[in-house]
Amino acid sequence: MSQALAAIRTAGMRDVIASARALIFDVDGTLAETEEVHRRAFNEAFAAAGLDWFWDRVTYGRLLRVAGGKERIRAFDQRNAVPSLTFADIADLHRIKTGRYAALIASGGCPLRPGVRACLGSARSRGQRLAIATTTSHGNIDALLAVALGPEWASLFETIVAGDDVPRKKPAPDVYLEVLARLGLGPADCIAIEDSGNGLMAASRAGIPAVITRSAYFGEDDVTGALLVVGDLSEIDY
Ligand code: XBP
Ligand code: MG
Repeated sequence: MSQALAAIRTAGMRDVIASARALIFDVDGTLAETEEVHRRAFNEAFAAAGLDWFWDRVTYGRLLRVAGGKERIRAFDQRNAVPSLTFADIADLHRIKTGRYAALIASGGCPLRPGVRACLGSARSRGQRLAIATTTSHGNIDALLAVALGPEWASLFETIVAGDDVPRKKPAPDVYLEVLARLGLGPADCIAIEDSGNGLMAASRAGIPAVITRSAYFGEDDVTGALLVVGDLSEIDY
């Protein structure tokens, strides 16, 4: 697509996004580039548990195709012929990781991606309803947004559905279907804002059109079918 045509398409999509009754945001990679903080938290948890595991960027990039931190740990453990961790071990390890993630975010923060704050503000000023649909946990969402948006951050979002609130994580549509049910809206009334192929698949399976903002770990994902693909939300004039 030529640059001129892409610019026209992006400008045209602005009105489509602005006319949606609700915007549903993914968290990791979409609101903020959090995955490097997650990766560091995983590695600190492995060290604290006495495991000689270390996930470098390439390994973590591959593991990110598995949605959910506990599922990711299990997938890595199962690369061995005889997995070494029980479900309880994995739950304990993930609790350590989540504690480290909160501490890392509290000490260093993780800024919102370009255009996110403006998009949230413009949507609110237009009376659009806002929601979150994510694979991560409520604790991680609060850790991130309490720093990035302040202690009253939750008042911005009408509903927040996290990974453990539903039976199946992305790319299953469960989190998006639960958001629609809680909002009492149909999929065509909403627009999802995502960063990954799994996230696009989850929204699409719920029938919700999705805008993709390319993120560091998912820049090469196949996002065919997205309503719009941009580098970040600052490319869409609100
Ligand atoms: C991203 C994920 C999460 C995070 C890690 O969620 O897949 O698993 O990588 O968080 P989304 P947890 O893009 O849907 O926001 O360790 O809490 O799973
Ligand atoms: Mg994401």
